[in-house]
Parts: sequence; C-alpha cells; structure tokens
Amino acid sequence: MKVYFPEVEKPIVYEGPDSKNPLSFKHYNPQEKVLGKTMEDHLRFAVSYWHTMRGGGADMFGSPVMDREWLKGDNVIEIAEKTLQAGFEFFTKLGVKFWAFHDDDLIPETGNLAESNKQLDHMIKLAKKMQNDTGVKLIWGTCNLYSHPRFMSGAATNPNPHVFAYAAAKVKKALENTKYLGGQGYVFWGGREGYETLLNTDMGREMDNLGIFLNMAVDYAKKIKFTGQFYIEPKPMEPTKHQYDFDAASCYAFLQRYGLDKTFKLNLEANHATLAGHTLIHELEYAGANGILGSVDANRGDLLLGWDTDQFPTDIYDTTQIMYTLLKYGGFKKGGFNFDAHVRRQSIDTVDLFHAHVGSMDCFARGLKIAAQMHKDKSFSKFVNQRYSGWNRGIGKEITSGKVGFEELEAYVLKKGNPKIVSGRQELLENMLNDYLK
Ligand code: XUL
Ligand code: CO
Repeated sequence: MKVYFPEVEKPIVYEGPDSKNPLSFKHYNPQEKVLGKTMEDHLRFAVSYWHTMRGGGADMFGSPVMDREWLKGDNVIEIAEKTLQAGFEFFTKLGVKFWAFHDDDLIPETGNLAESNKQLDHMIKLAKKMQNDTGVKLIWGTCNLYSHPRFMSGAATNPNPHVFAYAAAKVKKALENTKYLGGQGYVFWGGREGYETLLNTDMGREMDNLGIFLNMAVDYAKKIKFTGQFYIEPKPMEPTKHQYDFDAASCYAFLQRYGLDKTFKLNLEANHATLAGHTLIHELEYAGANGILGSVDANRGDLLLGWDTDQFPTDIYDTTQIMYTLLKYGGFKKGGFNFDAHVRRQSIDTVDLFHAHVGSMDCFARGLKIAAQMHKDKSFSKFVNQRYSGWNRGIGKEITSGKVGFEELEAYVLKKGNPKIVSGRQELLENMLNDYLK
C-alpha cells in the first residue's frame, strides 16, 4: 500500500518532557490518568479532514502551494480514495481516535443530487472499512451547505424554498451516513445562514425557517434512530456579514425559541468566539452554565488579524483556562477537541501537519494537567465560593428563595445602611494562575 507520510514510520509516542524529538509527545500520554480518567478520554482529539487532507494552502491572493501526493490526478474518485487512505494513515500515525468531515470533503459534489449520493455511498463504505480496520471513530458528521452557488443566499435561510429542499436532502443523506459510520454527533455550522443587507432580507422569516429546518433534522434523526448529539456551531460573521448563530448566547436564545434546547448543544470554536468579541473560555462558561456545552473546534485567531485564521492552538495560558472550565462542567460526553485548524501557507511539507497537531495536543495535555491541579487545590473555587457566600445565608438566601421582594429589600437597606465594598483581587488571582504555569 502506498505510504503518504514516510517521515513518520511508526505511530508517534509519548517520550516525556525532556525529549528533544519533535515527533514525540512531551505531555500527551494517552493512557496516563488525570483525575481518574485517561488523557485520551478527557481530550478526545479529532482531525479535521477538510483542512488537513483537503487543504492546499490557498488564500484570497494565491492558489494552493502544498504539493499533496494524494490530491494529484484527473479522476475525482481515485483522488477521493487516495485522500481517504492518506487520511487514515495520518490519523493512526498521529494517534488520534477521532476524525470529522463534511460530505463534500470526502468527494466534491457533482451538482446532481442522485449522482453525488451514489459517489458518496461508495466513499462512505470505504470509510467504514477504514474505521473498522483502525479503530478511528467519527466524532461528528456534517454537511457543506455553503460552497455551491445554489447556497449563495443561504441554505435553510434561503429566500427560495427549492434551495431549502436541496439543503434538506443533503442533510438527510449526511445524517444517514453519520449514523452508518457510528458518528457520535452531527454539527450544523450556519455557513451562509445570515445576511449581507437588511434591504433585501426578511430576518424573521429566515430565522423561522432555520427553526423549521433544524426541527426536521431532529424528526428525521428520530425516524432513523440516529442517537448522536446535535450541535450548532456559533460564528458571528464570515462568510456573511452577519450570521444568525452569532455566539453561544444568541444560539441558546434561538434554540429555546424553536423548542430545540433539549436536543442541541453547542460546538464552540475558539476563533469564532474571538470574532464575536468573546474568548472561548467565555463561551464555554456560558454554555456550561446553561447545560449546552457539547464539543470544541480547537484553534486560535491572531491578535492582530480580524478574521478566521484557524491557527493551531499553542498558548498554554489559554489551554489551561479552557481545561479548567471544561473540567468544572464535567468534561466531554460525546464531543471532543476537533482541530479545526490549518497549517500556515508557508508550512508546505507533510511533516508540518504532524508538528502542528503534536504541538497542540501537547499544549492541551499540559493545560489538562495544570487545570487538574488547580481543581485539586481548590484555590480558585475557594475564593469564588467565599466571594458569593452571602447568598448562602441571611438576606442573600431570602432573595434566592423568593421570600422577599422590593419592599422588604428597601426596609433591609434602611435598617442596615450602606453595604461594605470588597476587593475582587484580580491581580492576586492572575498571579496565582501564573504560579501554576511553571
Ligand atoms: C468554518 C467552520 C466549519 C465548521 C464545520 O468557520 O468552522 O469548518 O466547523 O462546518
Ligand atoms: Co469549526
């Protein structure tokens, strides 16, 4: 069988923090237990097929620069087969247990639904075989509802019901395929579900239609007994100027409005969070507090660039806080860390794909170990509990238990006088966090 990644002969292994081998893990030790669970089970890493296998480094100003052996040739089916083979070679050499793909990443759609579905059937069978042979699983399936010209004005939010129907047909097929592959979830990222100008847009109708569409997906999943977790992936903009799934909070409002809050959770992406003016940690905390924390698309933006650069995460300060929040809410159930990230345009070699993933996996593993210690020490949670302790007694308890209203509170203040102001100790807490990053 053809080998596409000769630079890595055997699967990458843990060699410990002192190793000088760039193709080894220095912190990610899959079977090592942290807080009673293996690192592998905490982190549930997945490779994004679209970036890693289909990406060629093209940008708005230039064509692909990466000379990928598996993408060469004239026959699309042959290319698709080679890409899948290369993909599973990469997953197993890297040692990840999950992958994620869009329908069109497996094989580009032809523009004819029946023909595309037939080609997909062939590829999905092959994928199933490779999953069985390697033990690599599908973290979630999804559908490309934004690249083809028919979707230029949206899919489920398109002004034309015929396009809505086309999108429904694609999702129907993708759900069947995800079930067949044992996928643990299904993601809706609203690629063009938004608008460019309100001068031509009926926002209320578009949101209602998106609600109808997602309810249809839930109904169909029930019908075919697909039991994976549904996710919405928030993103505020790009490609449209304004997307409806702006951030975690607007998604939660949408899910509640359309009766979907019990069937959906969120797939949160770091660079999408920063585009919305948040951090991933903020989005995780919001989702966690509302019971909709599902999965993470792991990447990062660039402080100086205002777009979705999808870089590999390398900042331990970030991964520590991400892991701290994730552990606080009980970790992943069906979700995981999917590296929705691509190597930089100048990183043209296949070995760069390994460096990128290995570095980020180590970065999360380090974050996990540090965050676990922070939880064990309880130094931060003790501080927070103390800060809010007034709510466990006296007037605080009476407020939360509904025993008092405005009149009683007015009487309370008239009797007690002014409240004492206390320090939030932000700098102390930041210093404490830095002490953990030694
Ligand atoms: C785009 C993005 C998508 C979704 C899946 O910004 O993140 O790749 O993750 O459609
Ligand atoms: Co994503």
